Amino acid sequence: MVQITVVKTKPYADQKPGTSGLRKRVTVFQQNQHYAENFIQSIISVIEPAERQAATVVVGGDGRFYMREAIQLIVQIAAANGIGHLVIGQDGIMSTPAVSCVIRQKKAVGGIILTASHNPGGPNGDFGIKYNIASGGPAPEGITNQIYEVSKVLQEYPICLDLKADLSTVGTQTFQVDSFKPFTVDIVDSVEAYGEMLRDIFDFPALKELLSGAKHINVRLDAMHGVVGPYVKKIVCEELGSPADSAVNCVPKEDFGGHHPDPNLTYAAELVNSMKAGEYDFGAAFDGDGDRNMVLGKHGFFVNPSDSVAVIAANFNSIPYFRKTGVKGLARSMPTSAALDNVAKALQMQLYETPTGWKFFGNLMDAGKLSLCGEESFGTGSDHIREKDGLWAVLAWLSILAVRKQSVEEIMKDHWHKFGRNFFTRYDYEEVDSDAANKMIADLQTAMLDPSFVGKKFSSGDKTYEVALSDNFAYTDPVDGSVSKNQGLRIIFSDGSRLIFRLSGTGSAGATVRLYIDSYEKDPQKIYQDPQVMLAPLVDIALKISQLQERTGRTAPTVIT
Ligand code: G16
Repeated sequence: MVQITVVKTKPYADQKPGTSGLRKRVTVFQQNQHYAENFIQSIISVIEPAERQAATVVVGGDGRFYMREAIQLIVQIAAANGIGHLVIGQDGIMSTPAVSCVIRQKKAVGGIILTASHNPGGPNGDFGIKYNIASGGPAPEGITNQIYEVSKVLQEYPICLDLKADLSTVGTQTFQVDSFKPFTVDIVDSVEAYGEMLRDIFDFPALKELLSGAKHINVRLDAMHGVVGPYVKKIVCEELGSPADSAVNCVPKEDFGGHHPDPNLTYAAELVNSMKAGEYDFGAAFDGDGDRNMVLGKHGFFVNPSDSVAVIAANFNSIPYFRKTGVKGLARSMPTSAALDNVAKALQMQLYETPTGWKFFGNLMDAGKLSLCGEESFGTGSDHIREKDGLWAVLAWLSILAVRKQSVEEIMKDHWHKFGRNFFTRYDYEEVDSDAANKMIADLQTAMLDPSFVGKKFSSGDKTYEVALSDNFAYTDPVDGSVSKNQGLRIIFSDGSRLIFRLSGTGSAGATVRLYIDSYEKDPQKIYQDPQVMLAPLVDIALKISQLQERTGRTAPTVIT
């Protein structure tokens, strides 16, 4: 019989979940007494006490430093709260999309994901805890607000200090906890259920032919020492026959090998360089928890994530799942370029524009209004689960290559010819002084919301743009009517070009200022230009309007996408 101890604690004021869970430095979790325990208790508190004994909760993480300790705390606190059943990935490992899949498959009440996504790991890196609900998706704001409210007043939590689960062996462990029904912990193979799901979505024999048949293409997949490595090895190499050396950095590491596990042109430079010589026809990288992806063509031809979802939408017939279910609607986050809108218009599909954060897609999917969506932040996915899904996106692209028998570059250029091109760039200014960033945004908002701002003209070089609309984006959920305000400052010019300013909700230190620029071009003579050249006048205007450089002291962004 395992005893329950009630531990006295004091609330923390800084446990408000951000865009996707609570993300802080590992040292914050380690050095502040009961910090992780408090947040875990706050999450469990939102599960109705009457439901707990019959409840299943899925637990998994991206393998980063401190994950194992956090999982043991979840086991001990869940048991003491009367949760009946936990399903945990072997060794604690489970990608974010796989957790979403398993929550749905097991009809769990939710899941707890231990990840700080693409943020660096290790003792000096970041850690994160995130709650997903029964649909498999990230908890919506109504629930994250409840978690935050509990965290602000928490005085004590129950815990089974003597309970320890063996995370390494697949199978069921049962514990008798005080007066509760037996508490069971199932350790499951992390890849199995997810692999099974993908087999139902894609044409595996066709993908096998593409990757290992007589006329196979050469691919290079970089797991960046994140959680997706075992999934890529098992599904793409072992099952679809891609050579073992086509997948690299596949062993999850606590510190991601000292790198940023972020699939973009800056942090996935190793993949970009390895593609340059032209040895590989297709390349992809994933982030720490396996929900983000970056797609490259031969010689490192870059597919912008905003374009990626548009191409998948335009070619949805290449994917058996969509042939079966049809495409009920499309969606993108507000800062994502409007490339998807052009496809939606041409195919006469409904297009939804949501705030940043995958959680906003969930209601639309649950209501049968949305099948395929994406974000500029390297997230692409569909209603097969309720998270973005890196490996799914890669198999979607490979399915298109298999059907069209063209290169990534040919497919992309053909798309621009047909739909026009949305030039897009994002400038990130990381770890900026928070006060300076907040003040810059506040002052910009004041200037932008002044009625005289609309109609103003801004010039750079020989280009002049006239403001048609400026606001702080607000979203009313079409399903439950909930309103999310202050989701990003937008300036929309009369030609449709957009400047967007936001503070990131996923950083762990200081503020990250994001500047997004989107501009549409349909002149076939201009669609192949370098986005940085095409967008230079708009960048210049954005920096002038916001006085970003003067206000933050930053003369250049940390990352340009
Ligand atoms: C999370 C969310 C995404 C969001 C991204 C960036 O991704 O799930 O929906 O687009 O953060 O958010 P922000 O601009 O606020 O930093 P991930 O991969 O970090 O979980």
